[in-house]
Amino acid sequence: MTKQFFSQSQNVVIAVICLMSFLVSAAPASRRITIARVEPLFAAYVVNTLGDAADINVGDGRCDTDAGVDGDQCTLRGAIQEVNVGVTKEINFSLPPHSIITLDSALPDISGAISVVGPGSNTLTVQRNSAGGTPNFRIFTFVSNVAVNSTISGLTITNGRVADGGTSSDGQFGSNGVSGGGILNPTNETLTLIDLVVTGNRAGNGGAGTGFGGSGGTGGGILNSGKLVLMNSVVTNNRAGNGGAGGSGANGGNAGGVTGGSSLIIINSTISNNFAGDGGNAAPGAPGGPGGRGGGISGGGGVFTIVGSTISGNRSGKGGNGGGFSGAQGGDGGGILSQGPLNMVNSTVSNNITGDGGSGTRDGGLGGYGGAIYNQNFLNITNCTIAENQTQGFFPGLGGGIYNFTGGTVTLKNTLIANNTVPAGGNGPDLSGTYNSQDYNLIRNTSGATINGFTTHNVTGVNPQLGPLANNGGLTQTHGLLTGSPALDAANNASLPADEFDLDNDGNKAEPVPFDQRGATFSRVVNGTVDIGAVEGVTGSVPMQLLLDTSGPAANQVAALDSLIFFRDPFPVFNSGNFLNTSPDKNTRVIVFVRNLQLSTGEPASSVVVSLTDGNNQSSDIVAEDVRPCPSADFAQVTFRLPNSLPAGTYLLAVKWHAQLSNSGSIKIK
Ligand SMILES: [Ca+2]
Ligand SMILES: [Ca+2]
Ligand SMILES: [Ca+2]
Ligand SMILES: [Ca+2]
Repeated sequence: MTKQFFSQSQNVVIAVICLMSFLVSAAPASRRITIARVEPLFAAYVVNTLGDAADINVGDGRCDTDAGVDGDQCTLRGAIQEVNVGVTKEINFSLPPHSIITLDSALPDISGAISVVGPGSNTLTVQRNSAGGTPNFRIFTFVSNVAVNSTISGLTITNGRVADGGTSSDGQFGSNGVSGGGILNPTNETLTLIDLVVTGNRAGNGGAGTGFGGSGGTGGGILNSGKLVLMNSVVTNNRAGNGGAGGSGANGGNAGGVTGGSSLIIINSTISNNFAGDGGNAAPGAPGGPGGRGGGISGGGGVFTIVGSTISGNRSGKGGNGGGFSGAQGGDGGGILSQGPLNMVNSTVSNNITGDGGSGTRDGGLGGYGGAIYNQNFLNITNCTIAENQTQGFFPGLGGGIYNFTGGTVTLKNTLIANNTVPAGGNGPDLSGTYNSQDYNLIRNTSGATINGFTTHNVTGVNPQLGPLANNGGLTQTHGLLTGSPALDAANNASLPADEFDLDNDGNKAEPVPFDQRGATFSRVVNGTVDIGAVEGVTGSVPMQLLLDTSGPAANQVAALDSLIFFRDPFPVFNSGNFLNTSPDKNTRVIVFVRNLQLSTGEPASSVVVSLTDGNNQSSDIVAEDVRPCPSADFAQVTFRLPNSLPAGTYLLAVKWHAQLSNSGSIKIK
């Protein structure tokens, strides 16, 4: 070995010891989410055929798409066609693991009650074909006003896309984009979604017009106008439509993720990384359109309940660029726009951001208000954590955490609000407006807020010692409390709400809620007194840190070993050729080192994933082959194999574990 690749020689010695102890471990099964199954009332149609063929004889009570082959070749399309006309209302699936049903055109609208029982969101996907020329359509559309209860479970639905607005014949007005990219649940319908992942769907953009642009469509993931229950589900990476450009630009669509309808109940679910639509740009002298509101969720005045859920990484829309002095206002409510009564319990709102103001000929527009939540009705928050949200804008939006509009009422109990920010010159980093404290809250920064009510046991002005948003157990990401957090045992047991949804399934809905946000096995009260915030006990971990080679010519090169060439090639590792990926070193094993990564007893190496991102921002996730602590060192060695199809080049490497993402560094593959 001619050169050290760590800045500390001790680390190299330890790494060699680790390498010598390297053993390949068997790849175990991945994590699964357990779902409640809906028992059929009648026999169910069983989808056993991929593809998108239609039923050959609708109404005969058989789902068969191929008359030339014995037996029933049943597609999802065929099953829905039969359900729509017959008495059997359940659809099951018998397909290989990790199947994808690709739709070439819209499925029939669902005209009555239906129960679609998928095998699991991690193993069956229904998608709109991503090939060019595929028409725009959403995945599931329910017919209006038939007042039925339907359930869809155990699926991922993706790439729904509804139509953009056009331009009128005289070009004067753009029409509105269509709403509801993935699912439409109309007025009077009740839809329950269990273990459903709704991802990568989008509503339509508004059309352009010389007079006025059309509005962007709302509900990038789900347009709910009726009653919607989301349980054990994920709504992520969906987009509402942008407003059309015009003489005056139009507003961007609200609700990147889901709209509220008359009722929205969210239990043990995640609404993350959704985007409301941006406002349309304007012609000279005219105003741009305001950004869409409610990056994750936007309510229209119905009743909301959020229990055991995380709203994170969502963004409301950017204001359109104005042809006048100032750009338009950014959308309010980076996470949630709350316009009806909202009860929130044991939940986390984190890392959401409001839309920036548009640019103008003189200065930028006003940023959206309420990084986490914009409230204009009754908002009751109990045992929640609202952290790391922010506003932005040339004229900064108020309320990095919550903005309470005049006349709204926000009641806070046992709740932790900290580390939210507004840009320089802004006001109310954690809270803006007037608040009704029901005591035992931790509010780090009270500037910009008027706090009335009971405040004796509130904790203010201190660092809450929060861990990063991470997988601390359960179905959703949370901010754990670090050792010494002032939130520990600092809340009030008597303020715990009733177990309205009977989370422990013991038939008792009157008892205090039994679990913290993470659900079963995570008791809400540990050490006799409930903690402030969504999570009980010391659970937070310090972030994973990928070790970098600081001796190299650049600062961010990964300290890595090739398990084969290690013994015969010189270091440092940034020399191209150390990670030769062709025969005889095909599937070369590479070892990297990560601090603050320690598998639990029995936890498989496959819970660790190495992510490689190429120069075109294309990522490959590679499940680790072996993970083990290095003796006497504070880091683990992670071994993975390069895919044999990986092109040569420089990649950014990062490690994922428990939904944590490490820092990244570069690595060269020859
Ligand atoms: Ca048939
Ligand atoms: Ca047949
Ligand atoms: Ca406690
Ligand atoms: Ca109970």
